[in-house]
Amino acid sequence: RGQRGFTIWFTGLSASGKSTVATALEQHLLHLGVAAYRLDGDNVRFGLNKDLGFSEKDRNENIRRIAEVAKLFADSSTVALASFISPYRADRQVARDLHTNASPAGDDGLPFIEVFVDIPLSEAEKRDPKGLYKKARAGEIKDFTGISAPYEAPESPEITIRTDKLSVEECVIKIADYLRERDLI
Ligand code: GGZ
Repeated sequence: RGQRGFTIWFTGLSASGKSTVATALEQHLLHLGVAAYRLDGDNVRFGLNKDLGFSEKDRNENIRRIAEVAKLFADSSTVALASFISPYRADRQVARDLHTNASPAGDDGLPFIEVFVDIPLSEAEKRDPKGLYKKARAGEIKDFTGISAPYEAPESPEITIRTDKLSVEECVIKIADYLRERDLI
């Protein structure tokens, strides 16, 4: 593997399993001796982005900042694992372009791998580990993704995983196989 890292960007509904798979993949990479770091709501929305909420504008800015941070990790040869709903296609494109476009200085871009964590809304709602869907249905949380705010599914993600059909281990293997094929690990 070359000097530089890359970013794996998980997108999907709340309760789709993004963070669970990202955590398992992080462990897998660390066991292989590949430095990896996970970015998710728990370590970003309470710190760097604590000034942001869930309006469309705030989500745009949330994703923009996270993409910049992920790129810094990737640039430092660490694999950045970003798991955010990132519901807007345009925002994910911004994150991708930021990585893949060559810099004015002539550096090649960094690989950006979009993983669509695809489960039916009904399944996410059935899981509802934090009771958020229930609250959103009751109108207690506004702008809730899938209920009262949009989720724009990726049209051509590098990888799609169905966490309602595959085990966490099977999802990790699918992603690791892809990374190996591309000579990234
Ligand atoms: C969606 C919300 C909302 C609203 C709070 N809509 O399942 P969780 O709890 O742990 O993950 C969700 C998290 C989403 O934050 P992101 O930074 O990933 O969102 S985005 O990429 O769209 O900026 C959920 C919780 O925050 N949460 N209110 N209204 N999810």
